[in-house]
Amino acid sequence: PKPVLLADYRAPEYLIDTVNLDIALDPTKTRVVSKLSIRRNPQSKSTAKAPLRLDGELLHLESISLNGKKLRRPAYAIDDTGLTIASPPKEPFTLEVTTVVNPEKNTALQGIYLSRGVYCSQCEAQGFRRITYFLDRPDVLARYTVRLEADVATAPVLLANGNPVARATLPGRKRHYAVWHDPHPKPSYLFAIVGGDLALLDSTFTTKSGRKVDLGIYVEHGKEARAHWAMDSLKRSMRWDETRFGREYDLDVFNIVAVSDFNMGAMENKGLNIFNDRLILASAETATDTTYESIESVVAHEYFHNWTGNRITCRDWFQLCLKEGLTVYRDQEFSAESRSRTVQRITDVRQLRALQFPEDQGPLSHPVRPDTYIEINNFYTATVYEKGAEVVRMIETILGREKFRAGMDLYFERHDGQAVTIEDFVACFADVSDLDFSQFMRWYTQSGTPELVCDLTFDRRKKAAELTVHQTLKPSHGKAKKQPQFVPLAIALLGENGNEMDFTVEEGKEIRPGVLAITDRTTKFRFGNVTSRPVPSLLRNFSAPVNVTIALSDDDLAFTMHHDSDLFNRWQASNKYAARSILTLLDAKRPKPLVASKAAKFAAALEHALRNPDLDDAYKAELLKLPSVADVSREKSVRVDHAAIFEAHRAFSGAVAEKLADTLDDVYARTSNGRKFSPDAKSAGRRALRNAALSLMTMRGMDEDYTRLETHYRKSSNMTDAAHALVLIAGVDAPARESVIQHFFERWKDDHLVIDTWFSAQAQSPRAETLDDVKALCTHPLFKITTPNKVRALIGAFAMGNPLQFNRADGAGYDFLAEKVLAIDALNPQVASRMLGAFRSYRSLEPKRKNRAKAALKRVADATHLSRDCREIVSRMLE
Ligand code: BAL
Ligand code: ZN
Repeated sequence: PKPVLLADYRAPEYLIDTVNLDIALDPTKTRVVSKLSIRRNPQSKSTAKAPLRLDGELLHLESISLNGKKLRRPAYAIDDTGLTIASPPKEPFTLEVTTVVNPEKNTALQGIYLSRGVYCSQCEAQGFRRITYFLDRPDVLARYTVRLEADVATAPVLLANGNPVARATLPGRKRHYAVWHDPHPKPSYLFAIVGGDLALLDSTFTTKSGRKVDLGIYVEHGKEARAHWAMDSLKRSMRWDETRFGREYDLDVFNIVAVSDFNMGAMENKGLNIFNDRLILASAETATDTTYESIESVVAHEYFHNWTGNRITCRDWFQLCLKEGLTVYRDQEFSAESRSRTVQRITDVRQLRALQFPEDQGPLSHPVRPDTYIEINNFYTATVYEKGAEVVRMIETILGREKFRAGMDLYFERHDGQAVTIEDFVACFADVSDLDFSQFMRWYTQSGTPELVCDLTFDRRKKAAELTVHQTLKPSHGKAKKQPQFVPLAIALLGENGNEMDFTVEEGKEIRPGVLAITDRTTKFRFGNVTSRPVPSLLRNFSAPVNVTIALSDDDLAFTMHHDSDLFNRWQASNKYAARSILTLLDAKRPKPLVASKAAKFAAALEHALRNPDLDDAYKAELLKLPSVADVSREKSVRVDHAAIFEAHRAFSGAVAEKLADTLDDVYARTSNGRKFSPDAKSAGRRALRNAALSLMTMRGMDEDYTRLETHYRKSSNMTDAAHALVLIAGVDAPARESVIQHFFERWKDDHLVIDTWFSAQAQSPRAETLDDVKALCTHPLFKITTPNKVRALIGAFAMGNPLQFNRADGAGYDFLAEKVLAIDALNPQVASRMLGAFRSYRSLEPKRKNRAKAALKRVADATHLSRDCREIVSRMLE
């Protein structure tokens, strides 16, 4: 297939003003009658007679008429990707098209499909063309009226976008219908319908201007009680968007539907969000604190899209970060204000480093705004989302909170109802600040993680320090030479007593107090009033998505862990200290004494923080979570041997646990349960700390540790504790391993969500038997290859959450994944191509593993029937 290029963007030749859809739901023959009012786009540059080309895939066309007159070939033509009308009228006209689709056979889960008996739809990015012929592109905004018809018995609930207009039962009382109208013009990717037998949790919300909104969350019968947290999160999100961004909701109803088969986490369809049920349903017994947090942030994210995505949408799919990066930034801010800002920042940065940095360092690297794609579904990436959010955050860092808000206000005012570009977005911030954002735009157009190599010198006599920052950007596919980016580098200098020094900037540019402007390949700064040797605190609060290196001793890192007033950087120092200690063990001639000395020093620094009464439990838990094997592997970045890293990691963590035994015992005892479960941040923080202590203690691998682990599981009164213990016990050869795994299965085998935890726990185990276990679990009656959550829980958890066993030296992990990708690809290309992403860092592996991974990728590439999704990913990897 030919790549689509940003440079080729042209405004549409035609516009569609109104869409009337009549959809008669049926499991195998859903009939869609679509009436479109179409006109030439006055803005279109082309003057020649333009044929009308509508997108359409996998549709059975029954009839087509124009202005009420039936069309016959050759007045129209259809092919695999659409319908063409060679000579449409010059004046506005109405096109009526009837098509039939088969929801039951729709395993790709794009368009209309059935999920456990519920009809639902997914249109982003290009699923609407699997429902009817259309100008399926985000810059065509239309008003929709939808009539949905279905069997009363199987689909008593009928939902679509917008507000409800009418509903009635048809003669014979077997079928009924509902009519919905959405007054807001929207692109087709935001279209949605649902029909099914669902239970409702309802509530209301009154907006700041007094508009009463009916809220509904539809879930499987019997699960209503598990939707309260999502409802609570929704109301808090609605209020937050009013206070923080002045954005009010704009329809009479807001509905959320939870379905079990969903390619993504959730979808922001106007007024009718459809969610993966994993991100709606929660109770103390069934959901972990992490799930509660995810529900809160994804409910918020989808709700926030109402303004950033729906009211103002993307001109084309290259601008995806316009809505995604901005909306992730907004949901991160919401979570930060709902919980601990520092812990939220740590969580977000962990996620960025774990998912986006490897993407940027490997063959899948692409700019936040890509300029070419073959399959747009492959670009719902950590780069577009998470790095996109960091870019928005940098704008806030550069402008400050108030100016940033002014820029956002201008954006909403100027572009409401439009489909726009990143340039339009950034122009709003330039206009409110009079700053020049032209260099900043490189964040959107250049891929790769900038490396800042820093050097700080101190002149005691002159009471001055000099900071030199060298910026490099590695070449990546298609871009050999990159231009230096504009980096806001937040900085402090810590004095002998640990306090921030009150230094002056005598050379170099400060954007705001404490934030330096890095603009060139080499940028120099001179600081005055530096009264003692400073310990630099760089990239505070992770002020830019870059890697910073500077020569700091272990003592400097310990000092930063004790004193930095930026708590993010204290955590950062601790993380760096642990990761680099593990890395030194890899090359050590006499590892044993080195382990002991490194672990003793690090443990002392950690203990100091753990005993600090001013730090809260959630933050201490982050300190206790040592960098994972995957984290350390990323630091190594070349000739990675996961087995060697795993061994060094285990030796170091075990030794740290040994040194901290008494402290960890104290922490574990102090945080013991017994209180009634509450999902609030403080209670979750206490559980996180207790479980982090348990993890570290287990690293010693002594009998008593395994006994404690089993007791933790058996006595757990909530899923957070139970799942944590299950994952740990599945990873070790503890005597109780089998019986705990069996117990969990018996307890939860009837709950399709909780059982995913059971699959994942086994798939992530570092034991040598894991691949065989995973292969066996693929034939388990509860595993279903057509359900994305199951694929992610088992195959995804193995390939992306088990660096040791996926990267087995014999290459069997790679072979397994390649085989599964091919099987999944025949059913659901989007999910298959996601799974292929597990190979994204294969080039940094040591040569033997690298060759085996490459051979597995070649087998995928050689398959005769490969989707466009997988073809694009595998080709980029093998380039
Ligand atoms: N728009 C796809 C799902 C999401 O990012 O909200
Ligand atoms: Zn989104």
